[in-house]
Amino acid sequence: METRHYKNYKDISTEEHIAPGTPLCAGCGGLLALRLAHKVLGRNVVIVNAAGCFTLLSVYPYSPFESSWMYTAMACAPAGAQGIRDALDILIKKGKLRDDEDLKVVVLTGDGTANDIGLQSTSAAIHRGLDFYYFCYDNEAFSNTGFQMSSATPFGSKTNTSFPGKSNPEGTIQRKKDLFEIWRSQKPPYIATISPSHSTDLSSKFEKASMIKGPKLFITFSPCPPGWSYGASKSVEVGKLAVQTGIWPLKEAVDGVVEHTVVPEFKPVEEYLKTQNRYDHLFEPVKQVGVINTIQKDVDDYWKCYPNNGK
Ligand SMILES: Cc1ncc(C[n+]2csc(CCOP(=O)(O)OP(=O)(O)O)c2C)c(N)n1
Ligand code: SF4
Repeated sequence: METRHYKNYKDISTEEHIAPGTPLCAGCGGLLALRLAHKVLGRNVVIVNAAGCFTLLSVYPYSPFESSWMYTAMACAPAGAQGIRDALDILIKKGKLRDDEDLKVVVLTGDGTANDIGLQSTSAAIHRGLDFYYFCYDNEAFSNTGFQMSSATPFGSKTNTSFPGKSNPEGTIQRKKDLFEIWRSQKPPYIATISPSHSTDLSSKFEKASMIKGPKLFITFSPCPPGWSYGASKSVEVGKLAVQTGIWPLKEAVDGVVEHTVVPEFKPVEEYLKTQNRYDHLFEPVKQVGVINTIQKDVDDYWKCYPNNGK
């Protein structure tokens, strides 16, 4: 198979595999990332979706996808993916499906499923070496049910279940789980972080992963206008600032070896925090300098582990 190179926007296919006018919110960053990913994956795809916002995309008998779709409970999307992969392999073995008709199996979940409710079945699928893609749109909360805190919710942000109060003026007191490292501990062949604001980086990573058999993780930064509370037209801007400040490192690990694919500009995290009202309690009525400094220090400490910025 010929490898495609993504140096600028013009290299991204103009073909669409997801029709416009879906029921998701305007400006949904996760949907933009999925749309870009689908362009590289092509049309021979079956999506296995665990309950979340994206479940609303495909509600029988309507679907915006050219690809196939199966819905599962939050806990068991990778188990569903195993069943589909097995069925496809049997059909190929029996000569009932040509190799070129084979489907790529893509699990599609939010961060609540990926980090919390679905982690057990995911870990088991990685352990079995299942040949699948895992696409986690990380909007940093359980959004579909009203933006509750998940274990991917960042320290210092507010959700409806980690609202700032007397005992927790910073809002969320916990640190975000590191899903990239959780996966890496099981040594899958490919894991990456992506962002819809960095489309060529995203496309190159899917292209690279398409050559690799086994479990492949993509965690996409997913700006969420209603949950993060900013205007729907700003999602790409918010995504860019997350990368530029170093809060969202763009990286990949092939066979466990980590490389960063974009070097941040190391803008102050404040510039990113100020774009979203989920952080407004850090600035008004009194600026919580200590909390902002802690967020900055966490970012600085992360990058200190990569003295050459991962290059
Ligand atoms: C075991 C279980 N608990 C709770 C729910 C209710 N529920 C449906 S969608 C959802 C939120 C999922 O969060 P996430 O995976 O982050 O996806 P998002 O909603 O952000 O798209 C929840 C809690 C469920 N379907 N199953
Ligand atoms: S709530 Fe957020 S993640 Fe869910 S569809 Fe809307 S923008 Fe996307």
